[in-house]
Amino acid sequence: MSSSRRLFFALPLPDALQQQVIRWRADAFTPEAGRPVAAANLHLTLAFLGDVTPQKALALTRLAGRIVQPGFSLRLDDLGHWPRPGVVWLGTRRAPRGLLQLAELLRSQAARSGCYQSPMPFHPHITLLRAATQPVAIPPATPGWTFSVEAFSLYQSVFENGRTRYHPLEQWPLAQQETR
Ligand code: 2AM
Repeated sequence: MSSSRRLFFALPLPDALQQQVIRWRADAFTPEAGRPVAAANLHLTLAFLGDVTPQKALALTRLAGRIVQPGFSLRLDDLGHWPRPGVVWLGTRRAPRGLLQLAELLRSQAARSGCYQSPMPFHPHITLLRAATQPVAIPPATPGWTFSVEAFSLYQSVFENGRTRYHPLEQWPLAQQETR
C-alpha cells in the first residue's frame, strides 16, 4: 500500500554521545572496514515493524503510549561484526532488565498486530558500519560509554536521494530512574 511507512521503535543516542562515538569510530576502523552510519542515524532498535499501514501505526503508537516503565542506564562496552548482513555494531555485555522488558513488550505488541518479528533472539546493538562483508579488525575494547535512557521513539526509515534517513516521529518518556 502506497501510504504504508517503514517504521521501527528504537532508543535514540544523546547528541553528545553520537559525536563521541563517531570520533572514536574514525580512529577505530579503517575506511575499508565498511560504510559509516551517519551520526544522526545512530540508534538502538527495540522492535522493527516493517511497512505499516496508517491504521496499524496508530494502534501501535497508542499501545506504546501506555507503557509505564522506569528508565535505565545502558553501558556500551561490547563490539562485534556480523559478516552476513555486513554490520559492525556497538552493544552491551550486560543488557539491563529494563531494556529487555521494553523490547519484549514492543516486539510482542508488534507481533500481535501482525508485524513479522524475527525468531532470532533480541541482540541489542547500534549499527556503526554497513557493507562490512569482509573480515574486520575489531578493536579489543570500547571506551565504555554509559548513558541514561529516559525515552524511546518511533522512527520512520526513508530512502531519499540515495540515502537512508531515520526520522523520529514520536517519543515517549520512561519514568524517572529510582535512586537508592
Ligand atoms: P540493523 O542496524 O542491524 O540493520 C532500521 O532499519 C533498523 O531496524 C535498523 O536498526 C535495523 O537493524 C533494524 N532492522 C531492519 N530490518 C530488520 C528486520 N528484518 N528485523 C529486525 N530488525 C531490522
